[in-house]
Amino acid sequence: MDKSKKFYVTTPIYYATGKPHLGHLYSTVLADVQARWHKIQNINTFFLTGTDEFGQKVAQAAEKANKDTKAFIDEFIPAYKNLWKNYEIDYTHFIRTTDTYHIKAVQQWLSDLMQKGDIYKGAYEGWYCTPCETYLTEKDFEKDVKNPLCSSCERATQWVSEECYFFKLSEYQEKLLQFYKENPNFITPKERAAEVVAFVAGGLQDLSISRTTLKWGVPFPGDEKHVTYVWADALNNYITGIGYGQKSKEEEFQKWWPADMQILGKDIVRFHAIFWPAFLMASGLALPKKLLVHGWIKVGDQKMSKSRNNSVDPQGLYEQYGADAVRYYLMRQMAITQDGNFSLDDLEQKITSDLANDLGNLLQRMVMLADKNGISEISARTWTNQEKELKEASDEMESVFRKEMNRGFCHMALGAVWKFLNQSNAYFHQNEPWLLARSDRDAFHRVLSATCYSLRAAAILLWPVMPKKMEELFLRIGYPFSLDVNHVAVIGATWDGVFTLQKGEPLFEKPELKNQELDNVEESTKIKEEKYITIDDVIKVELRAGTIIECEEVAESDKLLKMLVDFGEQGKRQIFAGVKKYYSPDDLKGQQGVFVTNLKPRKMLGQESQGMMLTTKDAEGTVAMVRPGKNAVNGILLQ
Ligand code: ME8
Repeated sequence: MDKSKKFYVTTPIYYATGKPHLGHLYSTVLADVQARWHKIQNINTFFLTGTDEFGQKVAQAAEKANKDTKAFIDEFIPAYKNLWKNYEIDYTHFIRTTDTYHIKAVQQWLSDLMQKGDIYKGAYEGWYCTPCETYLTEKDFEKDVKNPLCSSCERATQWVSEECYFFKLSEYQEKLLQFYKENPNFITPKERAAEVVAFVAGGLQDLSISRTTLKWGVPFPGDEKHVTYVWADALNNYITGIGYGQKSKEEEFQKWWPADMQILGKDIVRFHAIFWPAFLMASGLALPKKLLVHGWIKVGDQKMSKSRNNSVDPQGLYEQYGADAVRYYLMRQMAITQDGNFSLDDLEQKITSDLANDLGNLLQRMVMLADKNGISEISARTWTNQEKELKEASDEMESVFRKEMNRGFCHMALGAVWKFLNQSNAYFHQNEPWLLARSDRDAFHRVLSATCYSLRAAAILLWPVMPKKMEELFLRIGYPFSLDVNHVAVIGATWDGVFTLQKGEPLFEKPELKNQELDNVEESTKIKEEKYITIDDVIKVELRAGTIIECEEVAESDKLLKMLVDFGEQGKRQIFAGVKKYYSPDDLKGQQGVFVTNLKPRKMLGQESQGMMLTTKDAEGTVAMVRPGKNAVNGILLQ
């Protein structure tokens, strides 16, 4: 372990008002990838994540559910922890803001700042946004508006008038501006930095940091009528989670603070780039080295969120596609600088093209070819210019990857790996090793060997993103992997090792086409003169008439509609069909169609499809449902 270096990374702590959705997973995978990127270089790493459990938003959600607040929150913690486990999120510590050590440390922090004069008592009157847990400032709305909407989430605000404690934020305006100037990469990407600087330059008001109308919060030290404003409590998790405020953990805290990278979505950039540094300045603590601010995952044109009820369940994706494929998709598809749309079609396409074809196939073809020719051990050969070029490309990949990962641009780093994988595939195919196996054994060995080096280099860099799959790849080429060496340094070393190959299943499974229902129908309706089937084949297929009694869009898919179909005495079934482009749910409700009812049920987005709707496709590609004859009884068998 390189003791001279350390890396401390954090995620936002998520409101414990529901199960985690794909947006939460995205931030958390970003942090996990960063942590692993440092671990694989043998750098000592601390990764903090957790839940935000105080404040009006949480209290209101519990009240709505008619539950005791703490009991309500406790129910969601396993959902977070299990999901993180499934997705190989290897955090060091999971903080809950209701943990006693955190509450005590926040109270100590408040007392210290009161003593220093950075916190004072006053009165607050103004608009408050509960979903964002934030007070509107004068700049946030037009003066003559009666009940302004929140400038961030555009939802209604409430008028609040109460005695409260203030933090002297206004005193930090110049210091903050100076800090941003001296540390131009503090807020990454730059677009986000510009917004923050403009906001601070426009003037800062003191910040109300306590509430009297709310009970669910950290009690204010010395004045228990007040509870702490949730952001003043929550932001401090980044220091209390590594020992701040605990005597026995002072050394630990000194070791890890300041954070090297704090990951967050653009919705909470002001809190992290303005309040948080000001709080730290007031406490005399160093500021984090980098805030990595990412965009939103959207469904259609809207931000995915619990309150909009459009969130994608990451557990379903995990069950259907596996953790590594989803991790890869999120890291590759979402550019850190932009919002990105989530679509199942894209996800499936990326798994097929990037993972199964470019990466998995190269490994599979190489190993199978070696096996077919009785080779399991491959040692280094004398390289020709071609291999030397490939090695140079590998070094180039490593250097671009390093630069991009260190600034937090994971999608660009992955782009560099795929550029190299394309070069490696081209090298393999151009050399036609299947011919060399017969004509030139030495050259055959050389191509296999260079391909092993290429795969190893790519897999080392991909391990932070797809740890399980890459460990499988290491096994298949016989590369010993453990976290006590700097593997990234191995990439640039001379190519002089021995690889031991092992046969196995393809590394990535190609997802069945989501539109399998349609495709199956297309296939079966194509007249294939050369392939007749017998009557036995025909009667195997159970076709029944059924009425669609419920139908809704599947938000995460461009193609699927989810239907509930009534088959009379045969019961009701949930069936997915890829007809979203051609029908709205209302078009289909009440319609009678023809369905295959003995097709093996299959999972779609974690839910079962229990049949298949028959459709036709005309010359223009327009799809239409097949209908049974007039007045068919639901459930009747078509023969
Ligand atoms: O704001 N796309 O918690 P939160 C991408 N407790 N990321 C998303 C997302 C989306 N559609 N939706 C959520 C809070 N996120 C506070 C934070 S920190 C001291 C306190 C991610 O549950 C993103 O990181 O609303 C965003 O900043 C965070 O979840 C907000 O989670």
